[in-house]
Parts: sequence; C-alpha cells; structure tokens
Amino acid sequence: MLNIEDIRKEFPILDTLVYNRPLVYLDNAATTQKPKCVIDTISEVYSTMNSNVHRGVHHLSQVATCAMEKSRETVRDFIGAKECCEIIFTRGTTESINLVASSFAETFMKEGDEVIISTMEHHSNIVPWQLLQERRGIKIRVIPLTGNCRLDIEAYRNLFNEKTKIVSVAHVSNVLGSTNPIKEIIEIAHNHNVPVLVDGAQSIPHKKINVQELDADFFVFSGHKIYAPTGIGVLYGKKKWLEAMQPYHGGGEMIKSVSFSKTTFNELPYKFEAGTPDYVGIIALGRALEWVNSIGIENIASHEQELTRYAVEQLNTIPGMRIFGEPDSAAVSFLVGDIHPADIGTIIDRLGIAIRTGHHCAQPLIDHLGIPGTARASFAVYNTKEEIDTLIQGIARAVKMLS
Ligand code: 7TS
Repeated sequence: MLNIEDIRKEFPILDTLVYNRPLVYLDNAATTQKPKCVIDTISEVYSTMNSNVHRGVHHLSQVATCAMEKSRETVRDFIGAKECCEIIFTRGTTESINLVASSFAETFMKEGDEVIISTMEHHSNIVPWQLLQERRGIKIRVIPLTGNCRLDIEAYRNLFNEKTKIVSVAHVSNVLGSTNPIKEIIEIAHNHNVPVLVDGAQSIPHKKINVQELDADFFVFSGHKIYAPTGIGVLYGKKKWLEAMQPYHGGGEMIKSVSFSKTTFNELPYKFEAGTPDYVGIIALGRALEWVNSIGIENIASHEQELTRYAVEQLNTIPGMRIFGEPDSAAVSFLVGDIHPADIGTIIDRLGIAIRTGHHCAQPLIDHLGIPGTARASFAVYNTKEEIDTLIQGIARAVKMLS
C-alpha cells in the first residue's frame, strides 16, 4: 500500500490554491507534476557540475558526462533494453517519432511503400508519416476500430502486403485511456518481417515496460509525462535498425570526422544526438526514473488503475454520462448529454479542478466518434479518491448550471 499523503508532500505544486481552492490536478496525460528531488536536481546540476558534455578533458565536463551517461543506463534498465547504445535522447515522443519516420524511410522506404498506423493515434504519430506521404510518396494504411473503440485486429492482419515497411501504433490511447494488445500487434507484424514502433507516451508512466519482452523495434516516450522535466525524451531502437538508419540531424557529436569531401558518422547512440544535448534534462530524467523505481511502477499502476475504476463508477452515477472506450490505464474521456466539454472544463476550473477538454491532438479519433471533443480526467500516483469525489461534485454542479 502506498502512502499517498507522503507522496503528495514531495510535490510542491500540489499545495497551490486555484481561485482560493485546493488544486485538483487531473491533467496528467498532458504532463505530470514534478517531485522536489527532480526540481532540485536541475538546480544542483547548474550549481555543481554545469559544463558541456563529451567534449572536455577538464573535471567538470567529465563529471557532467558521467552523470548523463549514468542516466542513459537508468533509462536502459527502466525499459529493459539490452544495451545503452540503443537509448537515444531526444526532445520527446514527437521528436522521437519524427526521427524514426525520417531516418527509417530514408533508408528503407521508397515511393509506394506503406506504413500502418491506427485510428486512435496522437497527431504526433500521424503527421510525421503524412509529411513522408507528401515528400516521398509513402502510403498510410489505418487500422480501424471495433464498436467499443478497440483496434480491429482482424482488419489489421489484412492491411499487410509486400509494400508494408513499418507499423507505428500507440501502446495506450491518450483519449480513451485503453491499452492496445501491443504484444500481439508486434507478433503479427514480425510474422511479415515488418518492424514496429510503439508510442509509449501514455504507457511508460503507468506500466512496467520491457522492450525486449515486447520485442518492440522502437519504443518512444516523453520525460515530462513521467515526473521528469519538459524537453527531454527517449527513442529506444534495436541496434540493428539504428545502425542501418541514416542520421537525422547533422552537427556536433554525431560525426567521427568531417571534411568537405566526406563526413563519417559517430557510433550509436551519438550518431543520433547532434548538438549539445539537454544534459541537465537527461540527468533530471534519470533522477525521475529512480524516484519512480523507489515507489515501484507496479504499485503506481495498481493505485492508478483503482482510481480509474473508481472514476468510471462515480462518473456513471451522473445522468446522461457517456464514457468513451474501455479505460484501463489512467485516463477517462467523457461527455454529459449534449453539453460541450469546454463548458464543463471552464466551470470546474473555477472550483480548482484541472481537466483537459477538446480533441486531445487525436482529431481522427474524435471525428470517428462523431463528437466535438471530450472532457478527460487523467491520473498520476499523487491523485486520490477524494479528488475524484471533488471532480464528480464539480461536474454535477456544472451540469446543473448548463442544463
Ligand atoms: N503520443 C501520445 C500517445 C501522446 O499522448 C502525446 C502527448 C504525444 C504522442 C506527444 O508527446 P510530446 O511530449 O512529444 O508532446 N499527449 C498529450 C495529451 O494527451 N495532452 O497533451 C499532450
């Protein structure tokens, strides 16, 4: 059993008053709040070891480089990757997907080749492929949904042909909060010798991930959704793919030698880390993952699943409530009658409750559902059932005002 009151004390922002009421922060799928140890790490790095990494023989540069590479090992261990060189630091999920789309296509795809994505993807896993569609004539095939908003696996099987070169799907939907059968999706693709990119933005904070067990070819996530700072993220890729792929950005640290006649590239992971990396963010990401380890990701998951179960049960007591999909992770999307979600969000904001409303950067899914958007409550380890009670009272009040 976790002591949530103790955990809450580690998050300074949770003491904030909003319109004179205690903040009820239920927008964790957008970004999580940060524990003091992560906030302090940022200040400590600048106060005690700030120096550009990799390039210096001097003491501080070596200390900073060591701390950054220790974080790489922490990430490797956290996701069960085989080797540190398979961990590439990026700015986040979006940049990681753009990197793979660009470099994988450059190396392995030609005009007419196909990528399979799904109806429930975040725009970050749609638009990079659309850019390739425009620039390189690559085709996008889309996995449809079943009536209860699950991926239609039988239809997915039928999307493969000899032109299919990669599959790219979300592990957990940021709108529906439901988990896709990612192992099965990967197995089916591998039976066709097609690699799979898993968008782990919404699974990494809420599930034990082992990329080797999943046999994922690529797994991407953002630090800021798992208690780390903004601006830092991860691309895991199997060495065999990363080694074969063209570099993404050109610049410092990603080269072995440069001349005007020929430039040769550095080894992994540096080949994909051009320019001064966000070593402060990387070190703080390592600290955040150590903090998660100290609580236990399984303990976090079971607390959040219990909150989700409770939220669904309580939301369903409100007349006219519609919950979309089958949430099983840490987010619930809903509408009440024909009330616009933004109206609910605005009214409960005055009660100090932060939820997100709109299309959640998944417009094709929202269009598929035929709705203007949803209201979404999403949870983290520091949330409590009492906060969900406050949410329910807030929604009931908003519904009364708007009906
Ligand atoms: N993929 C998924 C599944 C996401 O949920 C998000 C962000 C991204 C990719 C992009 O992550 P970024 O860190 O690179 O921006 N999702 C959300 C959300 O649901 N509300 O705000 C951001």
